[in-house]
Amino acid sequence: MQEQTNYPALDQPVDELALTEIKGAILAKLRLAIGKDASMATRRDWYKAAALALRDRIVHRWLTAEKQSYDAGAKRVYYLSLEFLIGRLFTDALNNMGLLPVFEAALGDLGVDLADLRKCEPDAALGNGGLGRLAACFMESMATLAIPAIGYGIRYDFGLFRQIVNQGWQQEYPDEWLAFGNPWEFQRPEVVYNVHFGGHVEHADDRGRDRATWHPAETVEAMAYDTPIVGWRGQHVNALRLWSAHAPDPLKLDVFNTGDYVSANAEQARAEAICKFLYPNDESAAGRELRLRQEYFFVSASLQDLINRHLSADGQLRSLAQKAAVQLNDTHPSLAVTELMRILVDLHNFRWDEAWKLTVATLSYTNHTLLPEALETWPVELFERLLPRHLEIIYRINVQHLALAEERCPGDIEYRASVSLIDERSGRRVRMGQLAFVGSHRINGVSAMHSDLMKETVFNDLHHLYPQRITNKTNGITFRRWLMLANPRLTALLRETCGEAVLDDFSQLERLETHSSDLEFQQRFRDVKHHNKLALARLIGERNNIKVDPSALFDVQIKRIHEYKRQLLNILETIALYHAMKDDPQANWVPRVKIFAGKAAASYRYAKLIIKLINDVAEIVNNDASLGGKLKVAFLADYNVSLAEVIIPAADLSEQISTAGMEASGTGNMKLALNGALTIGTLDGANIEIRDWVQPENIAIFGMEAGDVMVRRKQGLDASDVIRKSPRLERAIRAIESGEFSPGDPARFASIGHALRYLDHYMVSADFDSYYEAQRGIDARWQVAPAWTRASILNVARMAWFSSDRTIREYAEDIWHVPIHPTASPLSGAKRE
Ligand code: GL9
Repeated sequence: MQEQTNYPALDQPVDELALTEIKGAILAKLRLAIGKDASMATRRDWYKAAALALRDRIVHRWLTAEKQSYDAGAKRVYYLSLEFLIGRLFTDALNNMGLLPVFEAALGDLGVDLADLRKCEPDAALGNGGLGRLAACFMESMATLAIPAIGYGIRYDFGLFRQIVNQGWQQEYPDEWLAFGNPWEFQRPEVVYNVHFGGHVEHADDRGRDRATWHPAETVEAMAYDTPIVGWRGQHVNALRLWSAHAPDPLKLDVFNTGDYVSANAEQARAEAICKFLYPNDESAAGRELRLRQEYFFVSASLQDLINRHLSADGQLRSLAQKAAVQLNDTHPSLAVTELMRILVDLHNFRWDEAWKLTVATLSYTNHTLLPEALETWPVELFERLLPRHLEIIYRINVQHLALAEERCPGDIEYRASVSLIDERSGRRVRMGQLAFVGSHRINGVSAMHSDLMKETVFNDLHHLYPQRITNKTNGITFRRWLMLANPRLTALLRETCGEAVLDDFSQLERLETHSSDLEFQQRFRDVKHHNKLALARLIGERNNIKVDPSALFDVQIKRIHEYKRQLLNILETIALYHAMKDDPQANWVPRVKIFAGKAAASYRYAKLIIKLINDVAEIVNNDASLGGKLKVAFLADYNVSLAEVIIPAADLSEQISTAGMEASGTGNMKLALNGALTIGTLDGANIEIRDWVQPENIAIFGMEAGDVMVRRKQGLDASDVIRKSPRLERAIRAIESGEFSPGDPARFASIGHALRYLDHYMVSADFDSYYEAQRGIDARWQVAPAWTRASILNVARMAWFSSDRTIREYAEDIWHVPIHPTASPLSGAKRE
């Protein structure tokens, strides 16, 4: 256990001196940085002034941490990710700095409400979903564990699109998150790297066979913007460095003077397109040239930057792997393999083999999905045009790699074709997953099951060739954001019950166990949940104009809309329940609110149709007076981190119902369980490990397992057999086919009906009965409040292991080989056998 005495209690009375100092600092920022007087300041002005006052305090810690780690010659982690789904930073940073109470008091004295100010900050939504949010949680945990680290990504002008639901249909609008400036970032106009594209490659004989000179045709400048990321207790601060793209020659004055203003800016527009927006794809490769340009742009700038840092500290590159661990977050930064080789061989005269050893020792790669459509590949011609030297390097890597394959399985042409970096089947394409695999010393999956499936499926042949490389690192979430900030009332109860130490050592949550059956404690626990549900009910009323009963069961499915995540299964069950209620209105139905939120990729038409179906069902169900309000359906628009922070603490039931074998991990499942929701789910991703920790009696598992899914898929996808055996399912499908929910357009959902019957790829029909039964089991449990509450408490008590501090500790020990600062290392549950 850790010594806590050096830390002040979080809610000790605010010190008068500190209060005066903070008030002065905020007022000074308002005048000197914002240029306004208190009497004319808007709420946003106050927010910015407060954020800047806070940032000043963070910067001191940041610079100290930087200096200390450089002085110590510490190894550094570089986390390369095209996505960082950060959300808001204001209260996050305040909380970690321990300054929340004093800022709240200071602002209060100045006549402004901190809770109000908080809402002025736009979400930084530089990510699509779980993958990007994981990167954000990891940044916070690395800072908490005092690991010197830099996150590298792109500073998109527009983050993930804003979703509007208009008459039930999703519409996308640009997310102008930078419109009012961004108080957290430091622009670094002096940190600029040139990134090249196109042109040709020259091989001069006298420079050796492997070396070459690239004569690029185009140059784009990458400029750095740094955002400090504070760890818990403010002991350590790391930077998130995001790159913005610019043209070296932004304005052609001669052209401008001829009056052709558009052409004069053309180069700038072309360069800036690279950081214009985040690709809104969810687990399907974007496959567009601009995307490849984005990938190379951020990889090249980041590697130049980290090599500069290394050289200025160490003077030579041979020690790179001892001083730098580069983590590739998915295949998006796979070009790091070739770019690092190019830098070492072409620019620093390394011999090929030496360069290769160094590259593999430095890089590691996280895979986030097994869906084949998500494994990026690029046409060889595109590569040749955009990155000719990199293509050569890929071919050269492939030669030695295929030689190894030949050695392992002599004469096996199919084996060689399967591990090759070039896919020769559908036009020639470069396989980015294979490239990242071959160029990394460790490849990790994100849950135990996912890592096992990686070995058995997508990377089976590569695993055979490099058997020591695949390892598992089950995802985690930062408890500071997803418990302390999102659920302050539960946090207060936990501190009182488990002791203050719980804030630094999550394994203390175990202490809840002994209170789980205590009726008085249960009541307090329920009061907290009820309070959170009131807030969500209010929000649903305001946004959707739907009145929900806060004592009803809040059943929540919040995540990207995707067929494999099976929002369709959930809404089908809703329809069946609706039918059952109408058939027997006098029965003792458990009042339920079905809450959905999530975005569909703009080009994913079927997912958008599912959103429409949910909204159409909501329209009918919510207005059916015969149900007496016992069933409500709400689709909350524009799901983002901030909305999740309101929904999650209010959830009773967490829907984790993906087709088994398809959700790599999930992290929403962890957030919801940590906040006391029971999970209804399949044996998929991290659900399996959640079941192991909370124990099977505290989670509702249903449906086919991954093995069953594979078998059924081989047998064929026609679901007529299961539908014939399930009148309830037949009726629900018929309802959507016949226009029961779309009377004005009865054919609207014909494609969904057809898929459910004959193309049940995601096993929605096949799993329906099992899911329906599991839901009725949930109803039965809900009716016994003490048993439900006990299970809910035990979920909270047993989730410590899912802290991202634990995950990062594992990366640090097994992959990065960096030490963790001993005094900044919250323990969070030992691994259960
Ligand atoms: C994902 C997986 O689908 C999730 O199961 C996993 O929890 C996260 C983080 O490891 O990664 N992979 C992926 O491409 N996305 C994931 O959420 N998609 C998005 O981020 C949109």
